[in-house]
Amino acid sequence: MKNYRFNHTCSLLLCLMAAMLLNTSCGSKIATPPEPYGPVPTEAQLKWQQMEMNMFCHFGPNTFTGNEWGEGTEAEDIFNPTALDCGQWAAIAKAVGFKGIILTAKHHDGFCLWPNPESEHTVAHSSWCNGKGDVLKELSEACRQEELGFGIYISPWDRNAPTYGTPEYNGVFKRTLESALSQYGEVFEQWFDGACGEGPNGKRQEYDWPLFNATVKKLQPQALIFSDVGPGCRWVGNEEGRAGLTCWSRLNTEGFTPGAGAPPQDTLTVGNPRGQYWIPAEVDVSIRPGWFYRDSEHPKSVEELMRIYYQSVGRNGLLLLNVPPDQRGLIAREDSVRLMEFSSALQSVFAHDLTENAVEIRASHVRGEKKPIAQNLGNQSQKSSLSANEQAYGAANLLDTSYHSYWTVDDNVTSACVVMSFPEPVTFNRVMLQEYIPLGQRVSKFHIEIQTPDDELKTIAAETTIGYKRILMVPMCTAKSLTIYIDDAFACPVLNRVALFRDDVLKE
Ligand code: FUL
Repeated sequence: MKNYRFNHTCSLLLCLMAAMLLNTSCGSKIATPPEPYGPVPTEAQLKWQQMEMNMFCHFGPNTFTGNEWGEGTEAEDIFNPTALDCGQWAAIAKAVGFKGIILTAKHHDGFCLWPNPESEHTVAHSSWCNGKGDVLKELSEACRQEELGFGIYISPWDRNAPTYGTPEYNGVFKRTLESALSQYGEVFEQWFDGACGEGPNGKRQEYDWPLFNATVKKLQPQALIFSDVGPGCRWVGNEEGRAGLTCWSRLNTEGFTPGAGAPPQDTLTVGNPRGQYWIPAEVDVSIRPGWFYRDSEHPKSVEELMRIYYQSVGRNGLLLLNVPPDQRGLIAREDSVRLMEFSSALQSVFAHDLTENAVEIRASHVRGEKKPIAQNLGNQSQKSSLSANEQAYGAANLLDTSYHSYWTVDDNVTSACVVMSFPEPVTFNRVMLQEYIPLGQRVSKFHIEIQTPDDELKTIAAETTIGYKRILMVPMCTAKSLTIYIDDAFACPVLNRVALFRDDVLKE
């Protein structure tokens, strides 16, 4: 079956190339692909979404004081990791399957983990490494070494900066950004915390967001800017590791700002179905109860981590899992062991796609074709007789792993279904669907039905959005066939993947 899929992809490509040259292939004219619907991801946003899981590291004076929010008055010498090794963080991240790391370069206490010339509250003023230490340098190098993305969290709220609460501070913060973003190579994400509390003089700051965003854009044009309202990606509206059951990657941001001026939290969780901008959800959550390391706290269980995975990556979000280094500057053994268990659990579920056992896939509609199409998945002779449309837009494209091949239908069709059948019934409890988001997010209602070995028809899920990836946790079931009904969509549905898995770790 694996070979077939590879061959299928190759023959699809050859057929498409021939069709482009001759405008006919395998005997029929090929329909043009669907136009994008609504806002679509930029190349950087697509690449970011495909990262799926990144690691967050909260590290700074709070690691040593046990505070969640530092006062800004902590002595610089408090920051004194005894065995800092960012290579260890990066190696763990890589082994688990994270694609990038984002570090709190400056939290609300204002302490900078790099020698920021705009501040006297930095590593350069601490006795750690005789004032010569630089965590951003070490981590950016470690990320490059492991081929991981490197991202920076910088809090505009600063409880130490003497100018905080005055117009001057916006310039200080701009130059702080310039310092962090210009010395350490490529940054894939700039994380802006919207929190805006009081500074040392008791005043709050009016943040100049256009200035901050423009500074990032200028120095790191490919970096996604995270905030409550994007523009690159948005806060999911909670810190529990949960995107909405309905989750649109679109958001209206007109009249809103990060922080207190943000849309209501449940709007951030769900998005806006017809939102003006493509601003996908990032789900930030900590492996421990707090954001910073504390000896008295412990990491979440594998089951909790799996649930978080399904509620984030499985609901069209990107998971940003915080793993706080300890006072040595290392990820604690307890956390790394838990992460490896999490990674093996993911492997055990997702290494084996049970649609491999399907022998036939039928679609009620295929773009450019007038009748329902059945594609026999094992039969080589049938493949050569497929029309160009069947090859380019047929439902068999849902089963290959090529990101850019998809099943789609004519423009006026917004409800359609695909059925796959299995010679031997398959047992599964997870259904994964992916929409081809380079053409926008379209599906607004769908359900899934199975045919049991006793020929009973059972609806196992009825949901709304799909987006980049949707993983449905369905009760363990055994099926002879499975039908995906797209019940409604804003424009003709375009799906690039369906897969079935069995999770024996989290049996819910
Ligand atoms: C919040 C902060 O106040 C927390 O300390 C933490 O950094 C979290 C990721 O964002 O807004």
